[in-house]
Amino acid sequence: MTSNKYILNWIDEMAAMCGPDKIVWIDGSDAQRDALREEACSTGEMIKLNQDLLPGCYLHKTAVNDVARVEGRTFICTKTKEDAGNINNWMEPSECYSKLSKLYKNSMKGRTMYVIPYSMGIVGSDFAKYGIELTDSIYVVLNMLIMTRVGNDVLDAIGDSADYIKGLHSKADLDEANRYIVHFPEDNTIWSVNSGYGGNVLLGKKCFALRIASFLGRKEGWMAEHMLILGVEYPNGDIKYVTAAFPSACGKTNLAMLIPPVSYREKGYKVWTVGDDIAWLRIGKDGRLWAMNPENGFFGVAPGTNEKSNPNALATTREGAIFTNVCHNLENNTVWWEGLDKNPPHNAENWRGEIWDYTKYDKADKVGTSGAHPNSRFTAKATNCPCLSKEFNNPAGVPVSAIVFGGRRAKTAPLVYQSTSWQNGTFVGSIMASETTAAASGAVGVVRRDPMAMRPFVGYNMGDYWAHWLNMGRLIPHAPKIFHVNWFRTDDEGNFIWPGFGDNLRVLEWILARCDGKVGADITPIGYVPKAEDINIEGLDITVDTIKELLSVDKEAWLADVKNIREFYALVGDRVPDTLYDELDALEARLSD
Ligand code: OXD
Ligand code: MN
Repeated sequence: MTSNKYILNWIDEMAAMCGPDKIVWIDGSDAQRDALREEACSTGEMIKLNQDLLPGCYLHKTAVNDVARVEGRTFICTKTKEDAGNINNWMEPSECYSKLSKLYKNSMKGRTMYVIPYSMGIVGSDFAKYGIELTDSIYVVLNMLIMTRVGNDVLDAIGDSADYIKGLHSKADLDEANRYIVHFPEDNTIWSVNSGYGGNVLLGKKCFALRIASFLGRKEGWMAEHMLILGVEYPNGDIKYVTAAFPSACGKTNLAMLIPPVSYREKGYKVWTVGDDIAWLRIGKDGRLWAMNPENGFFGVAPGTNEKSNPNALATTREGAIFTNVCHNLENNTVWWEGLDKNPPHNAENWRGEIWDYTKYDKADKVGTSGAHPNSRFTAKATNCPCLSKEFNNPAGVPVSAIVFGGRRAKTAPLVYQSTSWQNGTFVGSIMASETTAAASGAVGVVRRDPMAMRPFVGYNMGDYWAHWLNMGRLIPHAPKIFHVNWFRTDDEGNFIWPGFGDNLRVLEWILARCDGKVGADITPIGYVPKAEDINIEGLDITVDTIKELLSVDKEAWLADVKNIREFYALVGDRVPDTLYDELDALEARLSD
């Protein structure tokens, strides 16, 4: 344990409020983990799956009303509302502490309070940051053991310091009306109450590694971003690293674990995964930007994951994983989800725990009729991933050649384009957006602006966040080049034109060739676009004309977008940097030419 008085006093205070029957310190040992698994199975909190087919794997179901992040109930509690900005919900800190204290009062009566010391990043390294999560949920403990580095060495690394993130989680009554996920970035504190869903309760992930860390990054001169990190290995053994920010449900995990097309594999190309969700970026001694993944596992969306779409992710889940809200196959005590294969189990329980009739499945009502919830998840150890980068445990991370932004745009954004500078690239990130598709919602073309894929995750004012991006560009001597991709352009019938998945490597190849100055491009009003013949289509059922179509820039559509961007900037408010308005004006002028 520890003699750190900051930690001990804080735990005393939280325990006095929550009133647990006992307090248990998590030491990171297998023996303690195994005992907790047993206990969770004995109470029904977890189900032990078929250990021959899925060794060390368990199934958990959250409450039916508690299956996703709750943006509407997520707050940034800075002293002033302006510092949280218009995009975040805000509550005055003392009001919030007092309101939530009432919800926590004796919420752990009859329960155990677990103390989880965890590290984001390699324990003891310069890049690591530490947290302690207090929780009344064994499910949270077992997930944190996979997603972060947990143990007594974290307490040793914190030593006598007060420098750690204080996280308090209680399931309380799982009362939706009183569910709160709140952040006090000025106090290094996170409070989460009345939820049991991962994104709301695994406090190391979105709450710490993005919201609190983005705040710290601004203060300390680094960046916390909603980005995957991957390495492309060339036949000569060189590896170049890319980070990419896409909104949820745009394929970050798939891109991070991409399998190269056959013709590339034959030549010796490989792709290595460093991270699938979060990147912490710092300026290295060599003047380049370095990215490290602060997590230790993957909390991936299960539906759609299969042998074809992402065999690496699937392999990652075959041992020591926790499945949440997937379908329970009672035939062999394993799990199933829509898109795993074409053989839904005939004897199964759905994500709600009801007997499930696969013949009633209706795409138009996925939540109501599917076996697995559309947001059902696997929690899996990074070290299970067959394509895990050998740099995964390098405390310094990897040097970044390119930063890629992306969204789901049926028409507007071309397959790929390159910004003209870091400043222009920051602008490209700030106007990122994703459209809902007919398949997803029935309403095509509804644009949600999601700057840098950080709309739900910036721990302070979005305008200040953009200013921080611009500032970092001035500080990085050898900054990565910034690109934008769109895998989701559709033809007039609404079919995707670009094959996506492994073939996205063809686009990454162009991006990296641009970074090395090895390939030309055409300048357009939005930035540099490839010459169609420079996208390798060997082995693809696609012509150069199709690539031309994928790369075309429709000025009218972009001008309509500019209008929408102006409205969004106005919503972000008066801290939007003037430089970004200059970029927007210049874009509009180029489009109107
Ligand atoms: C997300 C996630 O919601 O990674 O972005 O879970
Ligand atoms: Mn994410």
